[in-house]
Amino acid sequence: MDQLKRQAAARALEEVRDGMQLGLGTGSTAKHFVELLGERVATGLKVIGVPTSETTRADAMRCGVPLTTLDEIDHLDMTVDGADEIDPDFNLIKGGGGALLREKIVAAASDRMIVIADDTKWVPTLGKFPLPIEVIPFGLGATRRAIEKAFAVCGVSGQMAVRKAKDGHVFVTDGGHWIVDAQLGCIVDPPGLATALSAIPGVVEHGLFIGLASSAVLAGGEGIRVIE
Ligand code: ABF
Repeated sequence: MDQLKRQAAARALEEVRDGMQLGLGTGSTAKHFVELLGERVATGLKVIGVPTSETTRADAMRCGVPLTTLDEIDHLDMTVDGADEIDPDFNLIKGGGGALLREKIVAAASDRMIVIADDTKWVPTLGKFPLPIEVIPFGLGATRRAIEKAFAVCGVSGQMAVRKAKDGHVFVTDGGHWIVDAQLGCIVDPPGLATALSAIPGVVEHGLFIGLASSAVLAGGEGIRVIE
């Protein structure tokens, strides 16, 4: 599986040109991209990156990829990031790694977003993977009730749980927020649900990425598939 992820990352690297400003994703697949990019930088490729998490910032620095921020540059040419699920309309579920807020800010600031993944992430309908929703801890009970109402309006339902870290404490995002994971099974209308969740005050962001990805590089047993 790790070899497949690296192959997808290597294919996305072929899209990188000298001088590009790049969004650098988070997760095990995106980590391969950062490592391979670092190898190219070491042999003279000139790029600059904006990391989507503190983990990716550390990886990029270790690999020698020069970094900047969205305050210092006015746009990104391309973002390369992983996903938890991708549907045929390029709607995504992201946030399994907990970096969805910065990932979405960076993707939205990019001219293009390439998703890199093993082909098990390609699904006919989103929702088997629990949908991450980043929330403000204050008033969480009210926020959860509002989320349940949004689910009902959008024809979905399912258990929600506040994400825990490996040490058993509540998982805290890079932005200092919590994540609620919702087991929905099948999301019939991802754009409608995305709009409904975005309207809830205690929701900082959610893991539905709608209209952001423009292509997917999927690696499977039969090789690499690029879907545009
Ligand atoms: C990030 O990493 C996330 O949005 C997604 O949750 C996850 C995918 O991880 P991996 O590449 O390790 O499967 O891109």
